[in-house]
Amino acid sequence: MPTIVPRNCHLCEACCGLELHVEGDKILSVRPDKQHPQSKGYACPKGIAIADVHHDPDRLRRPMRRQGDGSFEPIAWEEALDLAAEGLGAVRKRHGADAVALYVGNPVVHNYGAALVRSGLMKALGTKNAYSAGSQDTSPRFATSFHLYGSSFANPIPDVDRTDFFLCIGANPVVSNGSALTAPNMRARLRALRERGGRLVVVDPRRSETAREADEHLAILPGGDAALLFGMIRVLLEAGRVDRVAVDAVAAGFEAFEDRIRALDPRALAQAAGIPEAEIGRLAHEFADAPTSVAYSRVGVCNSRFGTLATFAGDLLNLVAGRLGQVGGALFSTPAADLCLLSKIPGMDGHGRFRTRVRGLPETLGDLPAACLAEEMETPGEGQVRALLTYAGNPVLSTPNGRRLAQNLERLDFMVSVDLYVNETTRHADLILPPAWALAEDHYDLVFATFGTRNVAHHMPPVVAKGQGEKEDWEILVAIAERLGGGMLGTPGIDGALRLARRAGFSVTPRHVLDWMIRSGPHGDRFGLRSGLSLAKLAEHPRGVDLGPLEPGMGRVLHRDRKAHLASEAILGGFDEWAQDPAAAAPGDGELLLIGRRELRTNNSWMHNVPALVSGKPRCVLWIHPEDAERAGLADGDTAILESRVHRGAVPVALNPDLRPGVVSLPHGWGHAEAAPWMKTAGAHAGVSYNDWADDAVTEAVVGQSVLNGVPVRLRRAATGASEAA
Ligand SMILES: Nc1nc2c(c(=O)[nH]1)N[C@H]1C(S)=C(S)[C@@H](COP(=O)(O)OP(=O)(O)OC[C@H]3O[C@@H](n4cnc5c(=O)[nH]c(N)nc54)[C@H](O)[C@@H]3O)O[C@H]1N2
Ligand SMILES: Nc1nc2c(c(=O)[nH]1)N[C@H]1C(S)=C(S)[C@@H](COP(=O)(O)OP(=O)(O)OC[C@H]3O[C@@H](n4cnc5c(=O)[nH]c(N)nc54)[C@H](O)[C@@H]3O)O[C@H]1N2
Ligand code: SF4
Ligand SMILES: [Mo]
Repeated sequence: MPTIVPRNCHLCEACCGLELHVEGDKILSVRPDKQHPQSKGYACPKGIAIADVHHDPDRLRRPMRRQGDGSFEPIAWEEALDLAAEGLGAVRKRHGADAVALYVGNPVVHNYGAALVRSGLMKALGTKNAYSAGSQDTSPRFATSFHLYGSSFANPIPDVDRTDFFLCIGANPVVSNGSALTAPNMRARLRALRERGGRLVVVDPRRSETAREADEHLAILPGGDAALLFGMIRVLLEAGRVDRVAVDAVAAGFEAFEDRIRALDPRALAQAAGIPEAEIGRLAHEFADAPTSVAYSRVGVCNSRFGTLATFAGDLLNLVAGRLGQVGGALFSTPAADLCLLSKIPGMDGHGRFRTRVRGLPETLGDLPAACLAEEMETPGEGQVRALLTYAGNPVLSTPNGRRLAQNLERLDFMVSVDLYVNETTRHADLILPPAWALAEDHYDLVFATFGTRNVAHHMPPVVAKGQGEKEDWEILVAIAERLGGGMLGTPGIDGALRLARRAGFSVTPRHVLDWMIRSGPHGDRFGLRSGLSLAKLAEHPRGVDLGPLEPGMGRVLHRDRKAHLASEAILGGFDEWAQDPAAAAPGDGELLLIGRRELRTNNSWMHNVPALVSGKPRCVLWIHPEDAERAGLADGDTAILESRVHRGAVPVALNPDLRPGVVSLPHGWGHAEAAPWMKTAGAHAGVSYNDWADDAVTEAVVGQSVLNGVPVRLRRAATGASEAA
């Protein structure tokens, strides 16, 4: 008889409950968990396919070493770890610590063990060349929160289940299932909002799946969000509708913006947003008139030309309308394990403390912009990157001008990847070290419990046992760190004590750190001093503990005066630069603007090896408005030549009237031809990589974010089909 094991899905931020039917080391089937308190029986096709990744015959089970001919051969773990540390150590010894770079990908935020030992690895490497998916995702959000609220993790969460007016900007939660917003089954939540008489307005250059659920869709010009949002704030200022009591109560430094915003020209803002002035005015009044309302923006905005400023403007709109810290507005969580407190450890959190060597772009939360990685490898001089460690990342497909990066990976002195597959990035590595993977590791949603619309805590044991000799993600990272002279957490005293404890026969793992965080956290048992949570307590609740709705107030604001600080130099600088030319992101003559999209059966670049997730019609297709297609002489199903500053290549096109004219859309995460020998299913559904066209030379001003939306492109019909591509 199979055992039924409840488990939170770790594939995206929704954290849905799954029921896995397990017999021995086999997962026989996966179903949505009807008893899960948050997802209540909802799960998407990726979650249902989670066992197909676990049992994927192409998933690596043993360390692999690259051979002279580019093929890979398995080697033993100890040898592999020694070689990894030797390879990195040798480059460090010869060229200095900055010659070794680290790139950490998205799945780290779904693996608490790896997330907790990352600082140890960083300390051991001692390099400033740390890169991550953040500069293609969250850096604008982190930097905004850092300056405004005093912690990168103090994330204002839209109170979707209680709001009367949800302004959703550059996010498609019906498909993505939410980001920096953990609330499974967003479609049902948005329908419930409308059923209770609330209003949903979606701002997106495409009439997205979320826009289809909405009362209103505003087809903004890509990159126009700062213009729209500051335009709305300007209208409220002019109309005397700014909630001064709320602003004074929770914020400092509003004066710095007041005159600046009043001085903006409303016609120029309307032009930059591609939305008529009257509509901006009406939207502003509707937002302020609603009993409760909240503005929420995500990846579509973060990865655009003025992403940080627009993210900040969304928070400012919530603030001036009196919605920050209010039920039905934007609230802060009180998670059991509190990342905001962790970010207060000296040196952990920040923005702009150091910069890249070549272009001088700033770090955010310790990571430099990945758009700089290729040039840091190419440009000679002290600190030139010559070795790379990747953890759970696929930057060849996920960062701008991925082809240039791939060429540079091939020239490195040494590269090691901790990953599940030989893919477009890891195929360049000398060594690949595969973890046992999530379902053979215990699980706690360390990051996403911080972003939840309710305070919840789940700790879930491994679903299946590790295979013989397999290692967990954190074990691999700690093994490398220790061989390089570092330790688990990167704090010498604690790491030394942990090593001694281990020698005395005690096993010390990130679980102990997590337990400590929970017990000393806001809901913790204070080590027995009061009743509260600990890992032992959570073990009594296989489907987790609900700690109640988010509380009103500015609970997570960590500045000493407990106020949001508006007037940081970084944001004001960004504002002044933007205000000189709010329409800088607009297309030139004959140009179209390329934007991305996600789709329910994809997860960035790495789940295309699951047959159930790639079956059916090819989905890596360029969508184009019929008017633009006619102008370019293109018909549905044609192949077009798409050209940007950095790349020209062939793409199949499909006509789609849901786009704003002048905007074309392609999903990211495809382009698997090079990985075909090792990922057979993905290789057979290769598609093309969006980021071949994205330009690494253009970055956003405040954090150096990659500009992945609103990429200027030109398009024409392929004269001789695909063979014409460069
Ligand atoms: N054009 C464009 N580009 C984008 C985006 C976009 O919207 N448009 N979105 C950006 C965003 S938001 C993100 S988050 C990034 C993602 O970009 P990345 O983080 O660079 O890459 P992923 O595609 O998430 O691939 C994850 C990698 O981790 C491996 N992996 C999966 N699970 C595990 C695990 O548990 N342990 C280990 N060790 N490895 C694992 C996979 O095999 C794969 O190689 O892409 C960004 N790139
Ligand atoms: N199915 C699926 N789910 C996922 C993922 C996945 O790959 N597939 N990835 C996960 C990850 S890592 C993340 S970070 C989240 C991201 O989740 P979301 O933040 O919801 O991101 P997207 O789904 O890319 O939606 C972004 C929207 O912004 C629009 N857009 C593009 N440019 C602009 C612009 O300039 N202004 C405005 N206003 N809108 C613009 C796009 O048309 C798109 O509809 O999704 C997560 N969930
Ligand atoms: S929505 Fe996200 S968390 Fe839920 S089942 Fe799908 S991939 Fe998993
Ligand atoms: Mo992401």
